[in-house]
Amino acid sequence: MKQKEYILIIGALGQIGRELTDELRERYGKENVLAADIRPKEDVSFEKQPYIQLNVMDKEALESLIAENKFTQIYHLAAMLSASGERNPQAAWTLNMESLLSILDLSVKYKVGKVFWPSSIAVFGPDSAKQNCPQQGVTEPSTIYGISKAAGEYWCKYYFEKHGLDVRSVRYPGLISYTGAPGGGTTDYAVDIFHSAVKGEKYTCFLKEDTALPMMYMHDAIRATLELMDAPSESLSVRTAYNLSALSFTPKEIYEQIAKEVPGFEISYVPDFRQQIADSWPQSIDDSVASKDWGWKPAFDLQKMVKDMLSNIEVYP
Ligand code: AKB
Repeated sequence: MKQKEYILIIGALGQIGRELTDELRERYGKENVLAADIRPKEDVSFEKQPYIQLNVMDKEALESLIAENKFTQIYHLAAMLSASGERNPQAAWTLNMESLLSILDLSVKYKVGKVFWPSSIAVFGPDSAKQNCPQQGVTEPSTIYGISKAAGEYWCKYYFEKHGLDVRSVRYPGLISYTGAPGGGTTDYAVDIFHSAVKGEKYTCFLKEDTALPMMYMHDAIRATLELMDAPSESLSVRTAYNLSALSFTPKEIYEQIAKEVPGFEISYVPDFRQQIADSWPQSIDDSVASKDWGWKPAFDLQKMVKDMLSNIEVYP
Protein backbone atom coordinates (compact mmCIF):
# COMPACT_ATOMS: atom_id res chain seq x y z
CA MET A 1 0.00 0.00 0.00
CA LYS A 2 1.29 3.46 -0.94
CA GLN A 3 1.49 5.90 1.96
CA LYS A 4 1.71 9.54 2.92
CA GLU A 5 -1.15 10.75 0.76
CA TYR A 6 -4.21 12.56 2.08
CA ILE A 7 -6.84 12.74 -0.63
CA LEU A 8 -10.08 14.72 -0.93
CA ILE A 9 -12.75 13.55 -3.39
CA ILE A 10 -15.45 16.11 -4.12
CA GLY A 11 -18.52 14.55 -5.71
CA ALA A 12 -17.68 11.21 -4.08
CA LEU A 13 -21.25 9.91 -4.33
CA GLY A 14 -21.53 10.46 -8.08
CA GLN A 15 -21.07 7.88 -10.82
CA ILE A 16 -17.27 8.25 -11.00
CA GLY A 17 -16.80 9.27 -7.37
CA ARG A 18 -18.15 6.06 -5.88
CA GLU A 19 -15.74 3.80 -7.70
CA LEU A 20 -12.81 6.17 -7.53
CA THR A 21 -13.22 6.52 -3.76
CA ASP A 22 -13.18 2.73 -3.32
CA GLU A 23 -10.12 2.33 -5.53
CA LEU A 24 -8.17 5.13 -3.86
CA ARG A 25 -9.01 3.68 -0.41
CA GLU A 26 -7.78 0.30 -1.55
CA ARG A 27 -4.49 1.89 -2.54
CA TYR A 28 -3.91 4.46 0.17
CA GLY A 29 -6.02 3.23 3.11
CA LYS A 30 -9.57 4.22 4.08
CA GLU A 31 -8.53 6.91 6.57
CA ASN A 32 -6.37 8.67 3.98
CA VAL A 33 -9.21 9.33 1.53
CA LEU A 34 -11.92 11.79 2.59
CA ALA A 35 -15.16 11.51 0.61
CA ALA A 36 -17.15 14.75 0.22
CA ASP A 37 -20.53 15.34 -1.36
CA ILE A 38 -23.62 17.46 -0.91
CA ARG A 39 -25.71 14.77 0.84
CA PRO A 40 -26.00 14.91 4.65
CA LYS A 41 -23.67 12.57 6.50
CA GLU A 42 -26.60 10.70 8.12
CA ASP A 43 -27.78 9.56 4.66
CA VAL A 44 -24.45 8.07 3.72
CA SER A 45 -23.72 4.43 4.45
CA PHE A 46 -21.02 3.33 6.81
CA GLU A 47 -18.78 1.99 4.05
CA LYS A 48 -18.51 5.45 2.51
CA GLN A 49 -16.99 6.90 5.73
CA PRO A 50 -14.86 8.95 6.37
CA TYR A 51 -17.29 11.37 4.74
CA ILE A 52 -18.01 15.08 5.01
CA GLN A 53 -21.03 16.98 3.74
CA LEU A 54 -19.82 19.75 1.43
CA ASN A 55 -21.50 22.13 -0.96
CA VAL A 56 -18.64 22.94 -3.33
CA MET A 57 -20.27 26.33 -4.06
CA ASP A 58 -19.81 27.33 -0.42
CA LYS A 59 -16.35 28.81 -0.85
CA GLU A 60 -15.93 29.54 2.87
CA ALA A 61 -16.65 25.92 3.83
CA LEU A 62 -14.40 24.69 1.02
CA GLU A 63 -11.57 26.95 2.13
CA SER A 64 -11.83 25.88 5.79
CA LEU A 65 -11.77 22.24 4.74
CA ILE A 66 -8.69 22.67 2.55
CA ALA A 67 -6.96 25.01 5.02
CA GLU A 68 -7.45 22.63 7.97
CA ASN A 69 -6.24 19.52 6.17
CA LYS A 70 -3.02 19.00 4.37
CA PHE A 71 -4.47 17.35 1.27
CA THR A 72 -1.85 16.07 -1.12
CA GLN A 73 -4.42 15.41 -3.87
CA ILE A 74 -7.89 16.70 -4.70
CA TYR A 75 -10.27 15.05 -7.18
CA HIS A 76 -13.00 17.51 -8.11
CA LEU A 77 -15.82 15.56 -9.75
CA ALA A 78 -18.93 17.65 -8.96
CA ALA A 79 -20.57 18.96 -12.15
CA MET A 80 -23.82 19.31 -14.06
CA LEU A 81 -23.76 17.10 -17.20
CA SER A 82 -24.84 17.81 -20.78
CA ALA A 83 -28.59 17.13 -20.74
CA SER A 84 -29.24 18.74 -17.32
CA GLY A 85 -27.05 21.64 -18.38
CA GLU A 86 -29.25 22.34 -21.41
CA ARG A 87 -32.27 22.48 -19.13
CA ASN A 88 -30.56 25.02 -16.89
CA PRO A 89 -27.60 26.68 -18.65
CA GLN A 90 -26.90 29.44 -16.11
CA ALA A 91 -26.84 27.02 -13.19
CA ALA A 92 -24.62 24.60 -15.12
CA TRP A 93 -22.15 27.33 -15.98
CA THR A 94 -22.05 28.65 -12.41
CA LEU A 95 -21.59 25.24 -10.82
CA ASN A 96 -19.10 23.90 -13.34
CA MET A 97 -16.93 27.02 -13.61
CA GLU A 98 -17.04 28.58 -10.16
CA SER A 99 -16.33 25.34 -8.37
CA LEU A 100 -13.34 24.62 -10.62
CA LEU A 101 -11.94 28.12 -10.13
CA SER A 102 -12.31 27.82 -6.34
CA ILE A 103 -10.49 24.49 -6.31
CA LEU A 104 -7.67 25.75 -8.52
CA ASP A 105 -7.28 28.87 -6.44
CA LEU A 106 -7.36 27.12 -3.06
CA SER A 107 -5.05 24.37 -4.28
CA VAL A 108 -2.40 26.97 -5.08
CA LYS A 109 -3.00 28.83 -1.83
CA TYR A 110 -2.74 25.72 0.36
CA LYS A 111 -0.11 23.94 -1.75
CA VAL A 112 -2.09 20.86 -2.76
CA GLY A 113 0.30 18.58 -4.66
CA LYS A 114 -1.97 17.32 -7.46
CA VAL A 115 -5.47 18.06 -8.67
CA PHE A 116 -7.69 15.97 -10.96
CA TRP A 117 -10.64 17.49 -12.79
CA PRO A 118 -12.60 15.63 -15.47
CA SER A 119 -13.19 17.05 -18.90
CA SER A 120 -15.37 15.36 -21.53
CA ILE A 121 -15.82 14.53 -25.21
CA ALA A 122 -18.45 17.30 -24.94
CA VAL A 123 -15.65 19.81 -25.65
CA PHE A 124 -16.05 18.73 -29.27
CA GLY A 125 -18.81 20.07 -31.49
CA PRO A 126 -20.41 19.74 -34.92
CA ASP A 127 -17.27 20.95 -36.70
CA SER A 128 -14.95 18.49 -34.96
CA ALA A 129 -13.85 15.32 -36.76
CA LYS A 130 -16.53 12.63 -36.44
CA GLN A 131 -14.12 9.69 -36.63
CA ASN A 132 -10.92 9.36 -34.59
CA CYS A 133 -11.31 12.90 -33.39
CA PRO A 134 -7.75 14.13 -32.72
CA GLN A 135 -6.29 15.57 -29.53
CA GLN A 136 -5.62 18.95 -31.09
CA GLY A 137 -8.67 19.35 -33.29
CA VAL A 138 -11.53 21.81 -33.47
CA THR A 139 -13.26 22.23 -30.11
CA GLU A 140 -16.37 24.30 -30.69
CA PRO A 141 -18.87 22.79 -28.27
CA SER A 142 -22.56 23.46 -28.68
CA THR A 143 -23.75 22.58 -25.16
CA ILE A 144 -23.21 24.71 -22.09
CA TYR A 145 -21.64 21.68 -20.41
CA GLY A 146 -19.16 21.38 -23.28
CA ILE A 147 -18.43 25.10 -23.18
CA SER A 148 -17.73 24.88 -19.44
CA LYS A 149 -15.44 21.88 -19.97
CA ALA A 150 -13.56 23.58 -22.82
CA ALA A 151 -13.09 26.75 -20.76
CA GLY A 152 -12.14 24.68 -17.72
CA GLU A 153 -9.42 22.90 -19.68
CA TYR A 154 -7.79 26.24 -20.45
CA TRP A 155 -8.08 27.32 -16.82
CA CYS A 156 -6.26 24.12 -15.81
CA LYS A 157 -3.49 24.81 -18.32
CA TYR A 158 -3.30 28.41 -17.13
CA TYR A 159 -2.89 27.38 -13.48
CA PHE A 160 -0.23 24.88 -14.47
CA GLU A 161 1.72 27.44 -16.47
CA LYS A 162 1.26 30.51 -14.25
CA HIS A 163 1.15 28.94 -10.80
CA GLY A 164 2.88 25.58 -11.26
CA LEU A 165 -0.23 23.72 -10.07
CA ASP A 166 -0.03 20.08 -11.10
CA VAL A 167 -3.58 19.74 -12.40
CA ARG A 168 -4.40 16.84 -14.72
CA SER A 169 -7.44 15.98 -16.81
CA VAL A 170 -8.97 13.57 -19.31
CA ARG A 171 -11.86 13.94 -21.73
CA TYR A 172 -14.07 11.08 -20.56
CA PRO A 173 -16.36 9.45 -23.11
CA GLY A 174 -19.76 8.19 -21.90
CA LEU A 175 -19.14 6.07 -18.80
CA ILE A 176 -20.86 2.78 -18.09
CA SER A 177 -20.96 1.39 -14.57
CA TYR A 178 -23.03 -0.90 -12.39
CA THR A 179 -22.73 0.93 -9.07
CA GLY A 180 -24.57 4.22 -8.88
CA ALA A 181 -26.52 5.86 -11.64
CA PRO A 182 -25.24 8.57 -13.93
CA GLY A 183 -27.35 11.70 -13.82
CA GLY A 184 -28.27 14.15 -16.52
CA GLY A 185 -25.97 13.00 -19.32
CA THR A 186 -26.62 12.23 -22.98
CA THR A 187 -24.75 8.92 -22.79
CA ASP A 188 -26.83 7.73 -19.79
CA TYR A 189 -28.92 5.50 -22.06
CA ALA A 190 -26.01 3.05 -22.15
CA VAL A 191 -26.44 2.46 -18.41
CA ASP A 192 -30.24 2.69 -18.25
CA ILE A 193 -30.57 -0.02 -20.90
CA PHE A 194 -28.96 -2.59 -18.58
CA HIS A 195 -31.41 -1.79 -15.78
CA SER A 196 -34.38 -2.39 -18.08
CA ALA A 197 -32.82 -5.62 -19.34
CA VAL A 198 -32.31 -7.13 -15.88
CA LYS A 199 -35.75 -5.99 -14.70
CA GLY A 200 -37.32 -7.77 -17.68
CA GLU A 201 -38.70 -4.48 -19.06
CA LYS A 202 -38.70 -3.13 -22.58
CA TYR A 203 -36.27 -0.21 -22.96
CA THR A 204 -37.24 3.05 -24.68
CA CYS A 205 -34.09 4.70 -25.95
CA PHE A 206 -33.93 8.49 -26.22
CA LEU A 207 -31.40 8.32 -29.08
CA LYS A 208 -31.80 6.91 -32.59
CA GLU A 209 -30.64 3.34 -33.15
CA ASP A 210 -27.65 4.33 -35.32
CA THR A 211 -26.17 7.06 -33.09
CA ALA A 212 -22.57 6.00 -32.48
CA LEU A 213 -20.83 7.60 -29.49
CA PRO A 214 -17.51 7.08 -27.71
CA MET A 215 -18.00 5.09 -24.49
CA MET A 216 -15.91 3.46 -21.77
CA TYR A 217 -16.45 0.93 -19.01
CA MET A 218 -15.91 2.41 -15.55
CA HIS A 219 -13.10 -0.06 -14.70
CA ASP A 220 -11.13 1.37 -17.61
CA ALA A 221 -12.04 4.95 -16.67
CA ILE A 222 -10.82 4.55 -13.09
CA ARG A 223 -7.62 2.88 -14.24
CA ALA A 224 -7.01 5.66 -16.79
CA THR A 225 -7.52 8.30 -14.11
CA LEU A 226 -5.08 6.70 -11.72
CA GLU A 227 -2.52 5.98 -14.43
CA LEU A 228 -2.61 9.63 -15.44
CA MET A 229 -2.28 10.74 -11.81
CA ASP A 230 0.68 8.36 -11.30
CA ALA A 231 2.52 9.45 -14.45
CA PRO A 232 5.68 11.53 -13.98
CA SER A 233 4.89 15.19 -14.57
CA GLU A 234 7.63 15.54 -17.19
CA SER A 235 6.02 12.87 -19.39
CA LEU A 236 2.77 14.85 -19.75
CA SER A 237 2.65 16.93 -22.92
CA VAL A 238 -1.04 17.87 -22.54
CA ARG A 239 -2.08 20.26 -19.79
CA THR A 240 -5.61 20.88 -21.04
CA ALA A 241 -7.13 17.35 -21.03
CA TYR A 242 -6.18 14.08 -22.70
CA ASN A 243 -8.41 12.42 -25.29
CA LEU A 244 -9.37 8.99 -23.99
CA SER A 245 -10.92 6.18 -25.97
CA ALA A 246 -12.15 2.63 -25.46
CA LEU A 247 -15.39 1.76 -27.24
CA SER A 248 -17.65 3.22 -29.89
CA PHE A 249 -21.12 1.74 -30.38
CA THR A 250 -24.70 2.61 -31.32
CA PRO A 251 -27.84 1.93 -29.24
CA LYS A 252 -28.67 -0.90 -31.67
CA GLU A 253 -25.25 -2.52 -31.21
CA ILE A 254 -25.36 -2.48 -27.41
CA TYR A 255 -28.97 -3.68 -27.49
CA GLU A 256 -28.02 -6.64 -29.70
CA GLN A 257 -25.12 -7.55 -27.42
CA ILE A 258 -27.36 -7.44 -24.33
CA ALA A 259 -30.12 -9.40 -26.11
CA LYS A 260 -27.64 -12.24 -26.71
CA GLU A 261 -27.37 -12.61 -22.91
CA VAL A 262 -30.99 -11.66 -22.08
CA PRO A 263 -33.21 -13.42 -24.65
CA GLY A 264 -36.50 -11.67 -25.33
CA PHE A 265 -35.20 -8.24 -24.30
CA GLU A 266 -36.92 -5.53 -26.37
CA ILE A 267 -36.11 -1.95 -27.33
CA SER A 268 -37.84 0.97 -29.06
CA TYR A 269 -36.42 4.34 -30.08
CA VAL A 270 -38.05 7.67 -29.22
CA PRO A 271 -35.39 10.35 -29.75
CA ASP A 272 -35.72 13.57 -27.73
CA PHE A 273 -33.63 16.76 -27.36
CA ARG A 274 -30.59 14.67 -26.40
CA GLN A 275 -30.35 13.44 -30.01
CA GLN A 276 -29.11 16.86 -31.09
CA ILE A 277 -26.44 16.82 -28.37
CA ALA A 278 -25.31 13.33 -29.40
CA ASP A 279 -25.22 14.35 -33.06
CA SER A 280 -22.85 17.20 -32.22
CA TRP A 281 -20.24 14.87 -30.68
CA PRO A 282 -17.61 12.71 -32.39
CA GLN A 283 -18.34 9.03 -32.90
CA SER A 284 -14.85 7.89 -32.04
CA ILE A 285 -11.76 9.43 -30.45
CA ASP A 286 -8.05 9.28 -31.22
CA ASP A 287 -6.25 8.81 -27.92
CA SER A 288 -2.77 8.18 -29.32
CA VAL A 289 -1.27 11.06 -27.31
CA ALA A 290 -2.45 9.48 -24.02
CA SER A 291 -1.01 6.12 -25.19
CA LYS A 292 2.31 7.72 -26.02
CA ASP A 293 2.64 9.92 -22.92
CA TRP A 294 1.46 7.56 -20.17
CA GLY A 295 0.80 4.22 -21.83
CA TRP A 296 -3.02 4.33 -21.92
CA LYS A 297 -4.67 1.17 -23.28
CA PRO A 298 -8.31 0.11 -22.67
CA ALA A 299 -9.08 -3.43 -21.51
CA PHE A 300 -12.83 -3.84 -22.09
CA ASP A 301 -14.48 -4.36 -25.47
CA LEU A 302 -18.27 -4.30 -25.92
CA GLN A 303 -18.80 -8.02 -25.37
CA LYS A 304 -16.62 -8.19 -22.25
CA MET A 305 -18.26 -5.09 -20.80
CA VAL A 306 -21.81 -6.34 -21.38
CA LYS A 307 -21.06 -9.67 -19.71
CA ASP A 308 -19.41 -7.96 -16.73
CA MET A 309 -22.24 -5.43 -16.37
CA LEU A 310 -24.92 -8.11 -16.41
CA SER A 311 -23.20 -10.21 -13.80
CA ASN A 312 -22.61 -7.31 -11.38
CA ILE A 313 -25.42 -4.85 -11.86
CA GLU A 314 -27.34 -3.57 -8.85
CA VAL A 315 -30.79 -2.52 -10.06
CA TYR A 316 -31.77 1.11 -9.35
CA PRO A 317 -33.87 1.33 -6.17
C1 AKB B 1 -22.75 13.34 -20.76
O1 AKB B 1 -23.38 12.58 -21.49
O2 AKB B 1 -23.05 14.51 -20.54
C2 AKB B 1 -21.48 12.81 -20.11
C3 AKB B 1 -20.27 13.14 -20.90
C4 AKB B 1 -20.08 12.54 -22.22
O3 AKB B 1 -19.44 13.88 -20.46
N1 AKB B 1 -21.57 11.41 -19.90
